[in-house]
Formats: sequence, structure tokens, C-alpha cells
Amino acid sequence: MRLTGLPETAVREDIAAALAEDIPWPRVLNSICTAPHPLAVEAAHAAAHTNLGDVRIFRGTKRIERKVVALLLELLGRPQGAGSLVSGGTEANLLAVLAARQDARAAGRLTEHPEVVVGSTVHFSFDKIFSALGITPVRVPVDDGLRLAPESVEKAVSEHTIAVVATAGSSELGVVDRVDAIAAVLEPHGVWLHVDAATGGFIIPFARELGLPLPQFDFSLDGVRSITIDPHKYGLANVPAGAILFRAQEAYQADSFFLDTPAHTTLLGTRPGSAAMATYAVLEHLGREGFVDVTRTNFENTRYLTGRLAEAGYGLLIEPELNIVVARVPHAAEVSRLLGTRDWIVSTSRRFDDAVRIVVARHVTRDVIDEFIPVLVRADQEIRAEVAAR
Ligand code: 0PR
Repeated sequence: MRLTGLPETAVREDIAAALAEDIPWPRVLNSICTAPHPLAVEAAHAAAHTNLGDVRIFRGTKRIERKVVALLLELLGRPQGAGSLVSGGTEANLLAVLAARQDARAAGRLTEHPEVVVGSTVHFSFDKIFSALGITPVRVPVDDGLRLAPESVEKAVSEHTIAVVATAGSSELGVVDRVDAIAAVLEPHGVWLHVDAATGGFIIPFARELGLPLPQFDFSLDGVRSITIDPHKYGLANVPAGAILFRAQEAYQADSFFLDTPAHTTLLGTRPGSAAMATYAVLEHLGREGFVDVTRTNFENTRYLTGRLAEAGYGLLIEPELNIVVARVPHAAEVSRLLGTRDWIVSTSRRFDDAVRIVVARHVTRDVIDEFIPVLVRADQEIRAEVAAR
């Protein structure tokens, strides 16, 4: 640390210079995060000093957290449920698995070797969680549409199972598991069904309102016991804003997770009230209609992108269910690397070698797509020529 501090102007310049090195949103085609709504930024700024870890002080901020949880529960069909705002999808998924384990313990069903049934498309946050908690994942195959197959899920359930995880919108491929069918096969077993809707939670309800054929995935399905939904993804709030929601109040009781910290229902102790405030600002300001509009535009732009890709000769690896496009591009990793050197960020798929993955978030407009297509074509041609010359 410096002995004598820098003047404010110098610090501001440093910060501005660092931010200028970041890739501007219109060139970010890989991220399920987007520029937060301006009102979210304003709300987060106003609440920058708050800490939900001490609710004796931040009473108003806690009230806002409760209000946000209530709005999210209502969105997902369970106003009488419970939940907390957390740092993101990873923490939310962790708390869901802890609650499921506690539920099994309370019911006298917890064995020495607890297992959680997941599909091969499950988010990698679960790998961290299973490793931290000493839980064995039982990975079941996905069907041709890359969705968790309900029959395989049922076969994988054993006396050791503490939970099944379904994904309502994978960040990698935008695939929505048939949560309704999975809930139905699990019903006789009474197994805890957790739905990871970190990505899809702010899309699917609105896409369904637009008439898109997406399955029901929320608490309206009896077997669904917990849901992860992330305001910092399609909820247009600032990072770090995640949420874990539970069907039952009991599952949420603090001592279900952390015996000696009754005031804390989350993993983090000190945690940002700014995220709660930002989420509140967006939910209240946009309302359902606002989110339906955002979703409509994202889906229209997705169709526009697939059209432009087809014109340029690129097929798709899977039909997009959400606003994530997986285009067939040979030598995708090299194309992605080359695009990165030109400050365009796309990603590839862990599952396919020849796939470029493009997320059509709110900042990916038609203009952005029009600018991107020739850049992609040129990078593709250059890599093909390079490979041919090897
Ligand atoms: N579950 C699902 C379905 C997710 O998509 C993600 C994140 C998580 C859980 C974990 O959430 P947190 O990252 O909030 O803990 N999915 C994105 C991904 O891994 C995260 C991301 C966001 C990556 C923006 C890059 C990026 O620019 O793809």
C-alpha cells in the first residue's frame, strides 16, 4: 500500500482506465448477464453501504429483501413459500442441497452415502457443492433433445438419494428439462426436487405468457421443493444477486442449515443490501409487462440471429428453446480465440467441438448481430485457410 494516498482524480483515472479495458457489452455474446438496468445501478449505488448480515441496523433494507423474496415467490407460484437473496446461483444451489440433506435427516432417511441425481447437462456449480459436502452425484443420461430423461431419473433414485436436480434453462445450451414430467415420476418416491432456474427463471414464465411451448417448472408442480433464480442474470440486476426459494417455511428455518447462526439463512454473513435494492428497483419498475417485453425482444433477436446465421451458411446444433443459439462452426475453439483477439466474445460448448454458442441477452440487438455476422464469417474463413495449410 502507498504511504501517501493518491488524489481522487488519479484514482478515478485508474478506475476509468481499467473499465475501458473491459469488453463493451455490445461485443459480449457469451454472457447470460447483461448491462444492469439503470435504475438497478442507481438503487445499488444508493444502498452501497448496507449489509444484510446485520438486520438490527439495516431494517429498511431487510424489508426490501423480504419484499423481493415475496415477489419472486409469487412469480414462481408459491406466495406462502420462503427464501433468501444470496450471492448467485452457486450459493442458491448449495443452500438447496443443504436443505434437502436436512430434510432427509429429519425424516430419518439420511444414509452414510448421500446421493443427488443430476443430468449430464447440470451446471458445474453442483460439482463444487458435491465436492464440498461429500455428496455423490449420480449422473443420468440426457435424451436426444439433451434433456434429463424422466425414466432414467426414476431408475437412478435409491435409498441414498436426498435430491434430484432439474435444470430449467441451462446456461450452456439453453435447454429446459421437462420438470413437469420429472416431478410426475418422482411423486411416488417423495424425493426432494430442486429446480435450477438460475438462467431460466426470469425467462420461462414470461415466454410462456407469450405462448412459447415451454414446460411448467415452478412451485405449481407439487414435487418442486426449491428453486434457484438469479436476478443478476435475466433479472437485469447488478451482480451479486441470486435467490433461493423454498416451498415450505420449515425448509428455510435457519437452523436447518447452520445450527448456531439463527440470524443467518445464507452462507455469507456480511452480504450486500445493494443487490436486494437493485433487484427490487427492477421488479417494481418493469413489472410483468416490462419483463414480457424484454423476453419478446430477446426471442425476436434470437430468431433474427438464426436467420442471419442460416444466410451465412451456418446450421444449428440444436433448435433454441431459449435465447441461446448453438451454431455449427468448424474449429470452433480456434474461431472463438481469434474472435477474442478482435474483442468479440463468444463461447464454445463442452459437449460439441464444432459449436459456437451465442447468448442473445438484452444488449445483443439486431445492429450488434448485423455487425457480428461478417466478423464471424471472416474469422471462420481465416481459420479454415489456416487449418488447410497445416
Ligand atoms: N446454475 C445455472 C443454470 C447457471 O447458468 C449458473 C451460472 C449457475 C447455476 C451458477 O450461478 P452463479 O455464477 O451466479 O454462481 N451460469 C453462467 C455460466 O456458467 C455464469 C456466467 C455468467 C458465466 C456470465 C459467464 C458470464 O459472462 O455460464
